[in-house]
Amino acid sequence: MSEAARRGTLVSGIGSFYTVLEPDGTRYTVRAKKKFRHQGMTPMVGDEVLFLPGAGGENGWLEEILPRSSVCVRPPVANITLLMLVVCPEPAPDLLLMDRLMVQARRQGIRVCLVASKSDLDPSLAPTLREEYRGSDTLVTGVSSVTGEGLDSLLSLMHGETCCFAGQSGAGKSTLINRLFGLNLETGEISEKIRRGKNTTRRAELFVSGDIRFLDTAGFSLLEIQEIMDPSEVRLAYPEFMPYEGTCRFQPCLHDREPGCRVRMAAESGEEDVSIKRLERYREILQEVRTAWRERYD
Ligand SMILES: Nc1nc2c(ncn2[C@@H]2O[C@H](COP(=O)(O)OP(=O)(O)OP(=O)(O)O)[C@@H](O)[C@H]2O)c(=O)[nH]1
Ligand SMILES: [Mg+2]
Ligand SMILES: [Zn+2]
Repeated sequence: MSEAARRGTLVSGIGSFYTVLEPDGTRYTVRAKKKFRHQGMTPMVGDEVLFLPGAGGENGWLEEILPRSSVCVRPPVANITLLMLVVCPEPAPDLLLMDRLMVQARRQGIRVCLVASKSDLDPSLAPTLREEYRGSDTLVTGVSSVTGEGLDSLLSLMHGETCCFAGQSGAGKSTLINRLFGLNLETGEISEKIRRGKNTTRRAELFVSGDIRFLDTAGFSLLEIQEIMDPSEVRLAYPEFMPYEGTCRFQPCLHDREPGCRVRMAAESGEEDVSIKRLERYREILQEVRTAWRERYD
């Protein structure tokens, strides 16, 4: 007699074993059926799934992966609604990398929050970023896991969301999560990480706390994979360009180096909601996307 499949959330995975969490908090270990491999589908942390729990202490089976609202390749996680990009004063944030991630996120309808951590070391980072990302729809919030500054407002953004914490190794992601949710994730000194050449956080696991779902991820050092996309779509990921859409001299205008570009004029004036540095980084990203687009059939 076949049992009815049950619904749960895939919260972690090691090799071909996955942990599924039911809404009542029960956890099951399941294995993915071969059909997933044949379909080229890899179960991801964050997936909503149908599964059969194993009988008598046996492992169960993953039966079905339900449609995903979003997919992140790196970190590999599904159904994220809010991407928490954690940056800190030292080392200085790599904003080109942040902007690339924002483009990818926005294309999937994922909201982005720039979390300026370690505000106890430098309280000016959050205001600087707020200025830099004005008009971009990016939330910017300053926090300190040492003084507790900004933790309440960060938490209030997280209600009802599935949040993924990402950012450079040593930015303070795990420390922040521990402080917010009373967990005990491994954290580490930056010097120690450099010596070992390793991130403290290695494996992604989704946690649930009330109506908040969140996951910590290992810091990235190499995140260069650029999704293949039409170059003319990159600008759509920049809400601060939107007020100027259709007003440039040439149509369509990619706001690159075209003469009479209103976005560039706005950025150069320094008085509008378009940061010149962000426009410059946009051009760099546009260039990368163009190259990838040209080589897409190679
Ligand atoms: N002063 C100060 N130090 C902090 C703060 N948050 C974290 N740190 C320190 O920063 C270092 C790195 O913190 P982690 O939480 O391990 O960083 P991570 O982003 O999880 O790093 P990976 O797991 O390697 O990606 C540790 O030594 C922490 O004690 C903060 O708010 N203020
Ligand atoms: Mg960590
Ligand atoms: Zn333009």
